[in-house]
Amino acid sequence: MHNLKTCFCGITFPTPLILASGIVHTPAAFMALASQKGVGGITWKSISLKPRAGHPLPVVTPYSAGFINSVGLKNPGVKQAVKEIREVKKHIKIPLLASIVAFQMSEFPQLATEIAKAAPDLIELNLSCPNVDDEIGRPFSTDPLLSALAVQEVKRVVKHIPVIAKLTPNVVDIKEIAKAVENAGADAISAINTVGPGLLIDAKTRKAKLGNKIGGISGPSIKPLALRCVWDIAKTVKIPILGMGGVNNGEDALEMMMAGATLVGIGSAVFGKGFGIFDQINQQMLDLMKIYEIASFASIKLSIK
Ligand code: RRO
Repeated sequence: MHNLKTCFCGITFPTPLILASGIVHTPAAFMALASQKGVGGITWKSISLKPRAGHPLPVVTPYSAGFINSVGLKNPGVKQAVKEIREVKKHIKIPLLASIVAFQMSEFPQLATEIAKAAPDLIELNLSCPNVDDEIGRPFSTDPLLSALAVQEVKRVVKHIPVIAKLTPNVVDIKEIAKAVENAGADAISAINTVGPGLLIDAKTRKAKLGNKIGGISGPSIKPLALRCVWDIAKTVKIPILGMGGVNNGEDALEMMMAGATLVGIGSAVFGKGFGIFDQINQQMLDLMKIYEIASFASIKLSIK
């Protein structure tokens, strides 16, 4: 039996499968998920300095090749989130990643200082939300200088918690963004956030299917883009990668590792298949490793011929 334990930024994860940000929202649901077999770690819903009501319903809708969402960063604000994370951490045994998002560069130091008080195991800097362009402008990770500055602002105040920069795929050259955040001191990169935004229309009513009309695309349709982005990043930087985008089964997860990921994020698949998906994917990976004669996760990393 292969060992699923995976080391990332000096932290041991019981399995390489991490709940992606934005799938689970309530403390009760985080605790329920964290106790499920096979979950390697959990990522909190992105947290902003101030509470946000989010976008009008519906905020998520499925389509034939995945999902489209425009939650609009609904969250209770950093003060309340710190209380919730502290409480959840008392009850779980796996690493917790806190995701933070700023509307202006100047918010990062305060946001990072506050969130560090909850002592998350890692901090994921969400530089890539596709759904608030009307409020923030383009995501920071569409620009190498802004991406680097965001990382520096956080690293300036957070010294003992690894910082992961989460990148958007909606750029011409993700390699230059990856290099910029690595040079700025990021401890790891997560990629990719959702793609787009896209638009789904109900032809009968001629209404957009989302309350916000447009939203980020996720699920199986984005897997090829996610694999290519992770591969590009892995060839460019030395820091480890949390790879995600359309991972639905064990084969997808192994492909993500072959592209260069150390940890693999599971997002939309949880909507489709429930909390049991983590155990299923781990089992599928282990079965496939026997069939494909794969000795370890490390042995297939960045192994595309
Ligand atoms: O809340 C959202 O609408 C959202 C966020 Br913060 C994000 O990073 N990615 C996404 O698809 N939706």
